[in-house]
Amino acid sequence: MINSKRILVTSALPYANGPLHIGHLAGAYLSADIYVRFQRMMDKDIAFICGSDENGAAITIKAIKEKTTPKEIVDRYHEEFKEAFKGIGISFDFYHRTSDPLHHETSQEFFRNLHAQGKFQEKTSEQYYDSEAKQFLADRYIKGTCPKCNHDSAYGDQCENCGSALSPTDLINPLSTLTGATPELKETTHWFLPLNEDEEWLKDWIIKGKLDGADHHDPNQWKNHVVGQCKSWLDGGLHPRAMTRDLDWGVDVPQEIEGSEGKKLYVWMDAPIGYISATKAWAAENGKDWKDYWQNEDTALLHFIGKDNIVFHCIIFPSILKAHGDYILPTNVPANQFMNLEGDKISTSRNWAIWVNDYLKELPGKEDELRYFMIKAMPEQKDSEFTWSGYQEAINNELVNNLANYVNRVVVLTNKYYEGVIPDFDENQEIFGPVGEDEFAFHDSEMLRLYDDLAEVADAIRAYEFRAAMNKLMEISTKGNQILQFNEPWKTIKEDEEKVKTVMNLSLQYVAGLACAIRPFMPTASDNMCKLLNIPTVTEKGEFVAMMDKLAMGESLFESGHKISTAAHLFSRIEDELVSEQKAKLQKSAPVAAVETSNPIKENIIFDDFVKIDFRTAKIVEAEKVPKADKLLKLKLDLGFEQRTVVSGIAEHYKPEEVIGREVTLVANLAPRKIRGVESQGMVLMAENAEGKLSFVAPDKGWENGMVVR
Ligand code: B3M
Ligand code: ZN
Repeated sequence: MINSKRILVTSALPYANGPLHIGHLAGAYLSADIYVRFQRMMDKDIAFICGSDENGAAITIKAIKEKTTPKEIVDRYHEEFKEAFKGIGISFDFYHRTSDPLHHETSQEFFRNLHAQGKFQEKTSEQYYDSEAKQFLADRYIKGTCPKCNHDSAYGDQCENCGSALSPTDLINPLSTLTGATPELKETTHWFLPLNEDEEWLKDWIIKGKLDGADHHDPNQWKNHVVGQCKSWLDGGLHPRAMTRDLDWGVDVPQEIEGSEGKKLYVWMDAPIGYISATKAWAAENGKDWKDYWQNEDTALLHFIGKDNIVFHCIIFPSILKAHGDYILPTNVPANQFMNLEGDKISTSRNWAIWVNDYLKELPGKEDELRYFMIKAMPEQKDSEFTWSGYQEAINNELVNNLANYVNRVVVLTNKYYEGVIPDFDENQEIFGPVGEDEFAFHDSEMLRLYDDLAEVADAIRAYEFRAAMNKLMEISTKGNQILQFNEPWKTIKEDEEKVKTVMNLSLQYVAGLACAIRPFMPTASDNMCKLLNIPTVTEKGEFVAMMDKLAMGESLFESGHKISTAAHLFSRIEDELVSEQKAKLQKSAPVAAVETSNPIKENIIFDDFVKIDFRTAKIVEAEKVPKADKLLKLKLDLGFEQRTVVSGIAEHYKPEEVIGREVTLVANLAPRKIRGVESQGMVLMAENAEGKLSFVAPDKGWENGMVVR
């Protein structure tokens, strides 16, 4: 648990090159928003910072595609982001942008500082160059097969499939994304951060949770998948990483530095510094000192991100901060995994997504419904899935039938029996608790139960377990419903007025507790519940603490004699038509997806092209795993007249012992290439089904080896 005086929360800066979709929300924004709203309600000194990521190749490539300027692109998406975040209720204290001059200054100061301290290595190396586009190819300008997972469209700096950070020269079969050309190598000079020198302290800090022998973060609270990803990185060994690029858009390398001409900061150097720039802008507007949030050990820094950003936030940015000195390191990086959509990966390019701004337009007033289902399906520990029918079921069964129904009953009955005035009650009156007739209870014992349950909600939020926290809240609503159900005020109102008063007073306390505690998850529902109860809406200034203090002292959350409002429905049912409309929209707007998944037949080739490929029958005689490569097997193939080594990406489908003795088809004249240091002399043919399962394409059993296939 975080005990520091201050907390600074950041959410990943979204690239301003495409609209915001639910996958973004599920990764870095909703979780942070719940956490921050809750901590404000705990009266914590906390700032929530974000902004648009407007530099780097992600932006310029989009501009090239749309035949417009990078500036037009970033301006457009910056505005769209602000609208989307506001609409869905992400309550940033400051939303900045990395094209702002303040950010350029801040990140240049970092570069200058590291340069002056001699932290960079200046290196001239060969880098990929597209001679058609007359441009060096880094990051998103270059694509190829990931050497770690074999994903066929990994970028030059990162594979989005397995999260590995890459260098363009790691890619197998690299291609320019500008022209499709195979790039050539050409010399250029850049400044590198020798991350290899940071391995030791990074290991201590991330894996043992210790920095210079002192506890710096609570290692038990770092998610397993986050530590796991860092560990595999560190185990693989770190390499110096270039912090500059040959680009014409982004933050200039400070011009007084020799050789700075035409060089920009690497976007993954400047973007995280964007958190600092944003904090500066926020502090200036709010009479705060930004240094308190970045340079004071009594501040906990939390980065909320999606799993594809782990390495940048846990390894590269901390190394930059440490190299500068003066700065604190993150206390935690509670990354989420990915959310899929209706059985497929969310993809901007294939238009397989639910766009936040579309949702807000098409389902106005249903922000909390989206938040609810997204939290329920939040990919906290593993990938999860959004389906429209899952959404419908959760809203109808849980929000409508449980929560809204409960609140409605309490408000209706209070109006019916007491004209809306909260009744006083006899403390010694026995009632049934949520377990029913087996358990007698009193008003105060049930208030203590409410306290305990709310404390569990709070603990779960502090542990970044937002799904569990919200489930617990819904359990409180279920218990409230059960208390009504077992005591049946509608039956006993005639014969036992005292008991009904106790039950109704308690029920109103439950609703008041829920109205407050639900705020971080569903802010609008919280407002609406407060209105029903005719109490001030939650302003997120210490209300959770105040509530828990009252409950701990055995005090009521509000007094008898207070008059509530009349009933109104909190949530309404999601009808089948809406679900089928949205599903149909998804299918229709993603024509590419359908084509891609059904693998259309490729363009015709002539017979002469076909006979160029030399297919041969062969037999696997040896097989072993390639060290540090989860997907690769090293195979020895017998062709009768010779034996060959082939590296094949089948290790997730077959164990080495399963493939020894298998007869296969080999592309025998594929130019040899080095994969993970092993020269692969050919390719074994495999068939792949829709789920990505693999099967050998083989001759009949017992067929001779080395025979021609045509
Ligand atoms: N813009 C990547 C992304 O949007 C990147 C995050 C920057 S956080 C400093 O996933
Ligand atoms: Zn990969």
